[in-house]
Amino acid sequence: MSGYFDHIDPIKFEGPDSTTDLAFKYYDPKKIIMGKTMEEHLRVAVCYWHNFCWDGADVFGGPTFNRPWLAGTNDQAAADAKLDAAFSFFEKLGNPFFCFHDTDVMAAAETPQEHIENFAVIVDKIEAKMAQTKTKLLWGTANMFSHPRYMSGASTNPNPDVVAFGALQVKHCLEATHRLGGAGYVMWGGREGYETILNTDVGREMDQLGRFVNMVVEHKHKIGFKGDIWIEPKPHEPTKHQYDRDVATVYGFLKTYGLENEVGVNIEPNHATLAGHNFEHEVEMANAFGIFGSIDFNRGDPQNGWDTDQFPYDLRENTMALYYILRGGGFKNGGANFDAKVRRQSNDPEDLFYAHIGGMDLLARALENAADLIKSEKLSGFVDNRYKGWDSGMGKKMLNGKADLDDMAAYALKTNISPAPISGRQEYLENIVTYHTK
Ligand code: XUL
Ligand code: CO
Repeated sequence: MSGYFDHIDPIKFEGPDSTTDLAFKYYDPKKIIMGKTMEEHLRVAVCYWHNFCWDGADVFGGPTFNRPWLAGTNDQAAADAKLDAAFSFFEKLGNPFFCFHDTDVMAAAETPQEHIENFAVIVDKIEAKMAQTKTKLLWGTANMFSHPRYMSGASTNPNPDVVAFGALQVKHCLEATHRLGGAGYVMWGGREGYETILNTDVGREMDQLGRFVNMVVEHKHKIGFKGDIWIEPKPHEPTKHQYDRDVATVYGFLKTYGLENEVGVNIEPNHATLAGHNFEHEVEMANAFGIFGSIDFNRGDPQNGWDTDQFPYDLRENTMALYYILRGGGFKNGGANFDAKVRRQSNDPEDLFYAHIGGMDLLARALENAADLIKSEKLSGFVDNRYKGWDSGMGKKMLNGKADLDDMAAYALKTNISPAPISGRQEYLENIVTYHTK
């Protein structure tokens, strides 16, 4: 079944004038930008779930993709065939990283013992594939939202036995991520929220989540995992109210449970827009709190109010996001995972390549634009100048805690201040972004 992608040649960088459809026009892994290669900046990852586990079924209709390994039951042979297909895709695309959920990669399991055994079998095989293909692991995660046992929550479940099953999954997935050299470990709380307040004790559930994340951090240190732990914010879907609503909410949660120096965020643009934010807002909030980690690149649909998980294509949006990512110091352990899926009608193997080539070329252009914007200092110079009053005088004293409310009020009275409103120059600044979006 590894033959699924056999008719496709490895994808090469051919430059902007190339007329080859299945070739990179802008993603040139070795090109140096601001002292690092494009590959090192972007740390591109392909996700297992949307590409190799989804069969094209939606709530109204069945599979459209005809992926041979998804045709029967999810037994060990199917998991092996999926692994072959996935790694042959990675080799041809040339993405340096991949990401997975435990249940994406393993044969189906019901009991705790079966879960441990089936997962262990595939982790050995993943390790061998990684060595053979040189593909690295960006992050692993446990799927604690698909199985019916998690219907009423994973760590926030009213039943501690469900939480224990989740603990087993996380323990084994974190240990496997460590063994496979993963750069990070993600927790997305798809069921960590509620449908109706009438059956929910919110305070108790938050305490369960807080203790659970602390247990994950404790275990990370116990096993010596040096990667990062990231929470992935999302406001709703599948639950009506999700506790990890957005970056600011996650930071409040981390502070409350003493986790702000241990856990960061994995930001997804489609989750940002569902929360009523734009992409760069979430990036900059994470920078401001010092919790920026990784990105699940995708896009939503402005006319649809749900998580459509489409491949990104908006150059301006991604130029803005890359600008703030680079301004914050760029990716360290994190990277550019495409948490995106081809449309249900894009049912050929080629479509998976078109999707990723387009996404990677887009990020390459956005990266170059962002680097140019940084070099020009037009935006940063404007912002620095706008706040320069805080570098000295009463502004500085206030921030240092050397002036209190009385002091500030006395200063206002004594100097008889009458500050003139100064233009924020929004349109001028937007033009700068327009001129750098190419
Ligand atoms: C769901 C989502 C997940 C996480 C990993 O919206 O983004 O795929 O990225 O569980
Ligand atoms: Co995601």
